[in-house]
Amino acid sequence: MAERSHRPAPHPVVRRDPDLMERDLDVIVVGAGFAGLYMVHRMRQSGRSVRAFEAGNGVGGTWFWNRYPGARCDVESMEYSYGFSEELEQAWEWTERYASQPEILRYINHVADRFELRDHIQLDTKVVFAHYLDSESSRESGGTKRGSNGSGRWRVVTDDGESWTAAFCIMATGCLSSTITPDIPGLDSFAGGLYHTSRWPHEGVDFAGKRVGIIGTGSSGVQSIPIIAREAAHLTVFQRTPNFSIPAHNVPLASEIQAEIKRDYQGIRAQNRERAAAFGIHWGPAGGLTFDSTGDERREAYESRWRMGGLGFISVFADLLLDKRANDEAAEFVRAKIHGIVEDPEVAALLSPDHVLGCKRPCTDTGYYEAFNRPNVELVDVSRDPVERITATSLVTGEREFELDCLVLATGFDAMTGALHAIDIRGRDGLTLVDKWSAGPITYLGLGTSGFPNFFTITGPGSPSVLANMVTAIEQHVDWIADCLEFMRTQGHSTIEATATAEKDWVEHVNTVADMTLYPTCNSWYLGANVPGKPRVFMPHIGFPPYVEKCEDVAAKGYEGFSFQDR
Ligand code: NA7
Repeated sequence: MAERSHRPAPHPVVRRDPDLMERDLDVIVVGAGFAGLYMVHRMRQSGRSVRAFEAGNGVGGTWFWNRYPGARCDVESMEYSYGFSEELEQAWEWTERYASQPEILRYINHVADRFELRDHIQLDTKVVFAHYLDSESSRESGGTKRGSNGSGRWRVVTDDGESWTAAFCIMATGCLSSTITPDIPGLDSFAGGLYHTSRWPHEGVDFAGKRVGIIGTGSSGVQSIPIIAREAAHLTVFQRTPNFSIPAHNVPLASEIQAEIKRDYQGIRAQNRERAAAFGIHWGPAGGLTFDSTGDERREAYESRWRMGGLGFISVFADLLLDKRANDEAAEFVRAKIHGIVEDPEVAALLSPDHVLGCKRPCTDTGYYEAFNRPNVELVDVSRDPVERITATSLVTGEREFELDCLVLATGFDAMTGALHAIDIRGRDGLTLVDKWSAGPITYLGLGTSGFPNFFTITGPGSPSVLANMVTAIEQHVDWIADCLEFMRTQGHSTIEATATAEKDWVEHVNTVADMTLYPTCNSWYLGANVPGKPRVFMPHIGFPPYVEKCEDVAAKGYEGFSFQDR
C-alpha cells in the first residue's frame, strides 16, 4: 500500500554505462545533505575526483526526508545556512524567522545548482558496504591504484551492485537519519494509513475527516500535532514522555532585519562561532548565574526569553544545565506556562515534564499546547497505560481501544551512530565499526577512529554536532578535513589514522565534560537511551569554541593524535 510509508521504499536498480564511470576516485562521500554537498564542493575546489552517494532521490538529507506537516528548523534561518560563500549568503533571501522544510530544501537545491555539484552526486543509491583494503582483503578487490592490488584504498559497494574504490571514505550520513519504528505487536497488520514523520509521502497526506493517532511527542510530534489537529476529525496523541516546548514566535522575516544582518554577515557568523552552540548572537548574553539575580530579575528574564521564543530560553542563565536548583526554577516557569495555556488542569499536568529542562532537546513550537484545548484532540498517557498492540483498525492499550484511520509514528531516530551502523564498514584487518563501537562510539574529535585509515565522519559522535548549529559544525568539519587532505598531499602522506591513545583520551574528555552538566540525567537520544540495547554513552561534545580550538591546535601541531603513512 502506497501509504505505508514508514518502511523505506526499495531503491530502484539503476543501470549505468560502466564505460562512462570513473571507478577509482580520490574521495567517496556518503550522503548529500548539508555535509555531503559542502564536502563535494571542497573536494572539487581542490581538484580531487569525488562522488557522493545518496539514498534519497534528491539532495537535502534530513530536509529531503522529514516532510511532515509543520517541519521547520529550530535554529533561525539567517543562522542555519552556509557561510562559506559570501555570494551565496548575500543572494539567498529567507522568508521566515525559522525556515520551513520546503524552504530549506529549495535552498539546498539552489546550492547544488549554484556550485554545479550534481554531476558528482549519485542519487537513489545506498552504500551497502565500505571496506578498507589492506594487503589481505585487497587480494579479492580488483582495485587498481596505490598498491598493485588496490591496498590502502576503500572499496565501496552500492545497492545497485556497483563497486568503487577511493583513497578516502567520508561519511556525511547525518546525525538524525536512521529512523526508529517501534516494535509494537501487530503494527504490520494496521490497514489504515501508516506514516513515519521522517519518511513522509512527498505528495502529502489528507487527514480531513479521519481519526488520526500519533505516537511520539519529540520535536516531530510537537511540530506536526497542531497542524494535524486542525485537519483531522479527531487526533489522539499517545505520549510516553512529555517534552518541554518553547513557542517559536515564527514570523515573516522583515527585509530590514535581513539586510542588516547581510551588512555584516561574516562578522555575525564569527561572533556566533564564539558561542557555546554556535548560534543565537542576537539573544544577547546569558544573565550570569541564576541566583546572582533577584527573584524579580529572574522572573523578568524568563518572561523576556519566553516572549523572544525558541531555544534562546535555554541560555537565559549560564548555569541552567549546570545547577539543578537553577534548572528547577526555569523548568517550573515553563510548567506554569503550560498550565496557563492548557485549559484542563489534568491535561496540563500530563504535558508537564519532570525531567531536567534541556537535557532532552527542547522543542520549538507553534501552537502545541494550545492544540490540547481543541475538542477533537485527546492526550493519552502511555507511560501509565502502555500500548499493547495494533490491530487492523485500532491501537490497543492495557485499558482502552482506539479506532483509527491513520497512525503517525513520530518516534525518532537511532541518533548519531545509526546511519553509520546501517552500512557494513570495515577497517584494517576486517575490523567492523559495529564491533569496534560495541560499547559506544570511540572517536578522536568525532572525525576519525583508529583502525579505519583515511575514514572521516562529518559531525560524528564526539564532536559538537547536534549541540551546535549543525551547518556551522558541518562547515568546520569539512574545512578541517579538506585542509588535512591538503596537508597530506603536500607532505606526501598516503594514509592518516587516529591513534588509539588519542581517541581513548578524547572519549574520556567528552564524557568528563558531559558529567559536569545535567545533560546525562535523562533518557535522551544524546545518550542513545531511546534505542533498546544501545550503549548508554553521551555522544556529542558540549561546547563549540573549545572544540574548534582543540581541532585547530591538533592541526597546528602536525595533526597531533593522528599517525601518517607515506607513499
Ligand atoms: P525524538 O525527539 O526522539 O522523539 C521521539 C518520541 O517518540 C518521544 O516522545 C518518544 O518517547 C516517543 N516514542 C518512541 N518510541 C515510542 C514507543 N514505542 N511508544 C511510545 N512513544 C515512543 O524524535 P523527533 O523526531 O521528534 O525529534 C528528533 C530531533 O529532530 C529533535 O530533537 C530535533 O533535534 C530534530 P520517549 O521520550 O522515548 O519516552
